Amino acid sequence: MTIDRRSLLKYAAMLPALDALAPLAQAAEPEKPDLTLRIATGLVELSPERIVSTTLYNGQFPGPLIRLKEGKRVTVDVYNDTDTPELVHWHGQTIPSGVDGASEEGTPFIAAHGMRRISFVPKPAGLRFYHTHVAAASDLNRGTYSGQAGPVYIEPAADPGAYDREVFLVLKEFLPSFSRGGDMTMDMLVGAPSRELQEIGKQADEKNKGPKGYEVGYDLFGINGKLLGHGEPIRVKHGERVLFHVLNASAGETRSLALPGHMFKIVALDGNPVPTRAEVPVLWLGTAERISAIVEMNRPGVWVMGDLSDDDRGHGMGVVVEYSNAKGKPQWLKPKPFKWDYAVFGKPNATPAAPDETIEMLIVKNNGALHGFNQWTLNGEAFSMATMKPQYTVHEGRRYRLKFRNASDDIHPLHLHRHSFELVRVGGKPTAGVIKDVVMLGGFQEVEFDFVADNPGKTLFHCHQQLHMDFGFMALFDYA
Ligand SMILES: [Cu+2]
Repeated sequence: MTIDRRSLLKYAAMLPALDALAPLAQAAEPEKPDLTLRIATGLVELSPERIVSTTLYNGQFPGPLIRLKEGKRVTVDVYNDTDTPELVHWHGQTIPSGVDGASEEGTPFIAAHGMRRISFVPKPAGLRFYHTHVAAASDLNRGTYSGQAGPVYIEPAADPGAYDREVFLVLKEFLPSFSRGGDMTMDMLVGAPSRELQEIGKQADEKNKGPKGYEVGYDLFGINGKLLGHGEPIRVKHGERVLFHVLNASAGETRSLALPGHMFKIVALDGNPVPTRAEVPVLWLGTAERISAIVEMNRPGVWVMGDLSDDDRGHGMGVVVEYSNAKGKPQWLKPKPFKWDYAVFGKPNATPAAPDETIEMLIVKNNGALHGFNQWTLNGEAFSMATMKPQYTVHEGRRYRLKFRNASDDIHPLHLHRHSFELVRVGGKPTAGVIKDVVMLGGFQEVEFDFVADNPGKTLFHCHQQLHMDFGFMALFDYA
């Protein structure tokens, strides 16, 4: 016999010790979920002439904006209407391994044409997101190459406000294809390449000569699923302060964003408030990074807010910002060269707490070593999807410093699941106070961050470029 809430109440009414049963009644699963996500193939109308078919959440791109309350438990029913198993990862949240959405951590797959109910307590507050976490390997219809991404905003207990309204922007490419070698901008991060790392990279290249490994390029680009010039412009008023929540939902691209004649005052990185609200002319976001920034609308006109790359902007990566009463063709002005430096948002003259332990990882690319795909190794080891063996054991309560050394020319957006980390050295400089869950590591550079082991369970670390994580660039942590 199963007891549902109604029969439980009926039986409870017959018993004198009603209080004893009250906790049981509270623990009963709610009949209806707070949210329903449905994974299915659908169409994205980037423009009337450009309609692409891909896998979506609830038939739309981006997936619906999910607003949650920090600390208030939420129940989500996820239906998978596709022919392959799926996973929904709740990126940037401090939640248990069983619901985080990575099979490497032990989250169960949602079977093809199946359903799974999950429940978790959202935290921390700020801009998070949800996306698929399946491996795509050579299938460009799967994983984050598809349209499975949407923003999550976790409302904080106390919101300081100081803006007039919020605008969510989800940056994403469509129609991926393989090529040999890419044209990605690589020189926007502060810091200089290390000779020693260049030498290690050169030695690796000598072992794997031949054509360059496959890279992924895209035909179409858009913000909130619309090519630049299509969809509604962002309509603003002179003097208005707009809080932009920007999410790079790419499968592997680094994105930039500028609004000519305007500055971005950064209030949060990856959803976490920054100690110094510095103003910058350009945003740079590695794959899966988020930036929350306030723009004071003080230069009336009709503007293109877009990517610095003429090619990507020309293929749709931008959105029109239109002041009330302004007329004419949207204007684009190329901003002056600007280097991205996470440290400007940190605590000045502060030193982070000393770590209990330091773990070093050397990142090496084996050019074209896997049937033409690059293989990625961490300390000489490519992650095995077959064994999914944890490489590192951490102890609850300890502070760990991870030091990454990149012996490749690629930028790697490094991501740690289920924990936030504090940047402690970036671009060759010490820093403190910048809390993130993804950080870009420049070509032949180093980065260091600390995390406190405060959320027991298997924890995945990986490069957020789908093409890198699927071909070795992962490591698994477990708690002792
Ligand atoms: Cu990478």
